[in-house]
Amino acid sequence: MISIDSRIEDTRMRSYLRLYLVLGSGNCEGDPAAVVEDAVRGGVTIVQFREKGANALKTPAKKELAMRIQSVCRRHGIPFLVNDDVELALALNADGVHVGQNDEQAAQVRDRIGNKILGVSVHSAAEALLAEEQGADYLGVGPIYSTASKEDALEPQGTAIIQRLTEITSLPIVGIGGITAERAPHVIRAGADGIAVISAITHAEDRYQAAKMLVSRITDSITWNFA
Ligand code: TZP
Ligand code: ICP
Ligand code: MG
Repeated sequence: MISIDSRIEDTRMRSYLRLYLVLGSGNCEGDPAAVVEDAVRGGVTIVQFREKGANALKTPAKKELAMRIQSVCRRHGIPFLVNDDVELALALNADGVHVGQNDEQAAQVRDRIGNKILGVSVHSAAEALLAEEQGADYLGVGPIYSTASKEDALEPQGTAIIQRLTEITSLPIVGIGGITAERAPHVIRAGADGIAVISAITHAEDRYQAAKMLVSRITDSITWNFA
């Protein structure tokens, strides 16, 4: 597990955001914990358990799956976050929580989770500044491209929103929504610290290779930024 006795520092947070896997049972053909295992071996640096949709598991099955995914993350020494469900995150002693604009207020989540990692989805400068004020450790920004993985997704914003947000906040940023290996460099070059994906890994024929390819595209783009 990740040991955090004070709020996570900026550079460590940025390095965890490099390749962010978001998933739940609805995104996977087989066992999501096996998907996580392949993906983490391929280079995924942080995992969010996001159990949503019509057929979403309910606790106890939800909790059991979360625990199995968490144990894969622990074994590999990467953070395990829970989407929306602060209760579950606290019960499992997860490394953090990710919330959106329609979930519990970020400030209240911060109060409940102490120094655990807090990620907030934002779509505008105003939302980003508010999230920062309320104690977010990083921002999830998207959808950047159109996505089939989120039912209530807003209009894709393109990479311009990432560049705009880097100008007004110093928080670490991860782009999300329709990101593929081909598109990853554009997201990184716009200023994101990393990319978050569901289908680019969960729907890949070879999840290990898909993660490896994403890492290599991300690493190449970061090098170019400083070349
Ligand atoms: N939030 C914004 S887009 C998205 C979420 C959870 C889904 C991303 O999934 P994919 O398959 O990588 O487009
Ligand atoms: N960003 C991230 C990292 N996760 C999400 N679930 C989201 C935006 C909507
Ligand atoms: Mg949410």
